[in-house]
Amino acid sequence: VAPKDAKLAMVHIYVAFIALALGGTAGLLQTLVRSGKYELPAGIGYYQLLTTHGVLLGLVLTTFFIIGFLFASLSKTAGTLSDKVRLSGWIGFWVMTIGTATTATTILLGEASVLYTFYAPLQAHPAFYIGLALVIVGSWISGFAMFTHFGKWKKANKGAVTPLLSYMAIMTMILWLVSTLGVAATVLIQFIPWSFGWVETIDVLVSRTLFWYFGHPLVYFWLLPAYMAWYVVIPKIIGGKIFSDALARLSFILFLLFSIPVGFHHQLTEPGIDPAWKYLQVVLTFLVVIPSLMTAFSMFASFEMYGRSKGATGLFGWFKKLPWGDARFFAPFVGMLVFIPAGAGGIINASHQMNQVIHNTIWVTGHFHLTVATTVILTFFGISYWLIPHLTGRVMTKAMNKLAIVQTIVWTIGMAFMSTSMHAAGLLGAPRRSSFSTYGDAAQAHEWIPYQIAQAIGGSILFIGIILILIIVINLAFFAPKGETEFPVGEVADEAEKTPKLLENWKLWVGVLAVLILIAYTIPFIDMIQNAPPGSKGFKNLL
Ligand code: HAS
Repeated sequence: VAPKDAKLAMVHIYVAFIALALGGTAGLLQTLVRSGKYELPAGIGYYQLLTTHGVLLGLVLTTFFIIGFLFASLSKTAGTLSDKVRLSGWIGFWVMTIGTATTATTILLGEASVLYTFYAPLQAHPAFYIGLALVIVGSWISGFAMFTHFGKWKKANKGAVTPLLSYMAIMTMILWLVSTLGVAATVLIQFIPWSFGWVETIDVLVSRTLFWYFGHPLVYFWLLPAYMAWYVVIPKIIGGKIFSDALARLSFILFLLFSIPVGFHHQLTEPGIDPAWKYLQVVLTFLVVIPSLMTAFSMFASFEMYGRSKGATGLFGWFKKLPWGDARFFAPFVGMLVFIPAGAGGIINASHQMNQVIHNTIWVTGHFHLTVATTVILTFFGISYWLIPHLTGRVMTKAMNKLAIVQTIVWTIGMAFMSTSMHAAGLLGAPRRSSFSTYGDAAQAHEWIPYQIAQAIGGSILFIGIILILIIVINLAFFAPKGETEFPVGEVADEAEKTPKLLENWKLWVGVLAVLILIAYTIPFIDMIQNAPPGSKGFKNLL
């Protein structure tokens, strides 16, 4: 990555890790409060803290890290960014940063304790929504900069197959752009006018639907950069090859198609949406599981091919040949392993009947701490172990590599405590999004307390994990010895089939996506607007 592009990628990564430090501290305090053994000082509210945690980690850390990583990937595989594109990247970065600062200030002042999902009728200060809108607009500026860069590459390389990492970066950005249309609509058309008092009411169902139109693909926007590293980087790190270029591209296309028209699976208990449409979106949710199963297959294949090329025999002999001492491999690998139970939990959530058992319980919090806070984040840590030194012109020392292995283990133990007890307490009916309470000494609430204490133990161990990763990141960015670190990009296995041209037909896939979205959402939206209950005409007023 050229030095000027490296700077642009690095500033995004700095913001991401600052968000991790602050959001992680909020997380530790939350688990302590929920254990019933600790009270927040200085009049800080529980929901103020929870909003800080969710916004900083779920929205800020992820978006900044991903955009930094995508810029670096494009610069590496589709050529150095032009001055214009880089300038747009910087403008995007500053707009996002100003937006983040605005939103964070309202939360810290206690004016926006509305959680990261900011569901109506909870209302925040208008600056909270304006800040969020700026984050989205900033990300669009960066997204369009990436498209421009890619367009130039295409022109200069007519007919050539796009480098896999660039292809994946552009797919991820298309997914982000299409999905953020929903959240931008609800923020601009509904929340901002309502929070300023220009309209008296807000249509809660429409706002939640627009949020989840965005909220579900959001989780794949987090996942896809991790898959970029799994498909392209990990094979190179282990010394092997990519199992199949075509399969990797197909899985990204399937994510693009099926991750957006599935938001209703977050609204299965919600009145006002016809069950037939919920059913359709549940079916589509099960389709979006397929590309993850394809990914699991492909990863196993890459590992096995490599192991056998090193002389491994027997069914699982290849397992021993993997580079267990290399943190760049170890952290993402643990992430993959955790994704097996995490994904199984997702399938439970998506099953309409079982969703009735777990919805709005702390089981869901357990689910997303396994998916995003373990699978995705451990992969992002694994990426940082080579990307940061690559961008800063340094090398990771053996001592730091060892610390990174310890960090992965600490994180996994902390999350095992925290997430397992969240899942268990959820099955016993413990609600998510709540502070400590025995609900008038209810016997059932007493059953949850041991699990809440286990969550606090897990949260404290995770906090040690945060301190460790921050030590490593600061070392890699500022103190590690100068030198050259490789940006690992894998090659496709010789025996893999040729990549079909059809997978490069962007117009076709975006067109199919548009049709699927229209099928899944048009009639439900018309229903919602026509049958809006009295008192929720905010949206109609504006139409
Ligand atoms: Fe989810 C709620 C369904 C995946 C994140 N999810 C959430 C929320 C978040 C979230 C943040 O249908 C809460 C939102 C809120 O605040 O309310 N989720 C799914 C399904 C999947 C899924 C079907 N979720 C994710 C991912 C996330 C994420 C990924 C973040 C990154 N989720 C739901 C539903 C809800 C939900 C409902 C709403 C619940 C409610 O009622 O509120 C699927 O995509 C999962 C598919 C994954 C697999 C696993 C494949 C395994 C792989 C690893 C292979 C391992 C290897 C190593 C190679 C089927 C790829 C092996 C080596 C060895 C040696 C063994």
